[in-house]
Amino acid sequence: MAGYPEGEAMSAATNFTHAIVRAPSASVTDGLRAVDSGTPDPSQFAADHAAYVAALQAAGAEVIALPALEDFPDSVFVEDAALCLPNGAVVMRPGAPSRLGEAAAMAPTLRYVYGQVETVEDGFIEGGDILVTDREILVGLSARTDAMGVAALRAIVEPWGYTVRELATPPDVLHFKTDCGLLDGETVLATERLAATGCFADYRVVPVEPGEEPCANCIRFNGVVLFPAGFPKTAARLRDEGYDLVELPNEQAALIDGGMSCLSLRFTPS
Ligand code: CIR
Repeated sequence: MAGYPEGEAMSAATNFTHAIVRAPSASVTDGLRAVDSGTPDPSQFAADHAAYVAALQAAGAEVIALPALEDFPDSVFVEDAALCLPNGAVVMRPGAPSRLGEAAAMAPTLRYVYGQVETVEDGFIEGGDILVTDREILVGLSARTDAMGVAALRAIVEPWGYTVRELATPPDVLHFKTDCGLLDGETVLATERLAATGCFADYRVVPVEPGEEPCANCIRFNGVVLFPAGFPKTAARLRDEGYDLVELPNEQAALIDGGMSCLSLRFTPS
């Protein structure tokens, strides 16, 4: 198991014991995409997904692997269906109509691993728009997440002691976390267009190299950063900063706008 780097404070936002994933369906070929630049190949997608799961396990995760849901082409992107916090889990309300049913499909697994599971009943909100740091929960409004959904989330998590900060996702960016990833409790990897909004003014920001924007969506899991292969300048910058990168193939998921964070729910059961 990869350990937590010596000298670095433990962070509940990047340190976990478990992850939930869902196998890609054959119907992943029909996954939503902003621009059609090709159709994912289901068998290559499955191979990439297996590598991703193995990387989580090598980082210390006990992985709960759920079966494919053919009725939901985007259901491999489990992050959008729920938010997992140390105190409990929240079932999301995805703003993409074809994805709404994914949340209900995730709920039984959350109830199995968590003592406390709440559900967003108003508005829309997807997990890809939520970044949890050591001190707050940042939520970006987007085409998938609206103010009513953010208010519903706030009503659930503020009694658990969390502060929710509502932000804007840049225009034409799918999710808030399409453009950023948490590197440690106080540090984010972010694109210039997102950092320029000022949303990370109180954080340390490692900038994505211009032209490598799709690699912003990375995840820190215990001692390592799971990072999409093919972005050498940003990878070198992160290694120079002392991060231990595991580079993983992401071409298939990228064809339908998915990345490292979207493919798992990361948590430590309460
Ligand atoms: C969608 O458009 O919903 C999927 N094709 C991609 C979802 C990516 N999820 C994420 O960034 N959390």
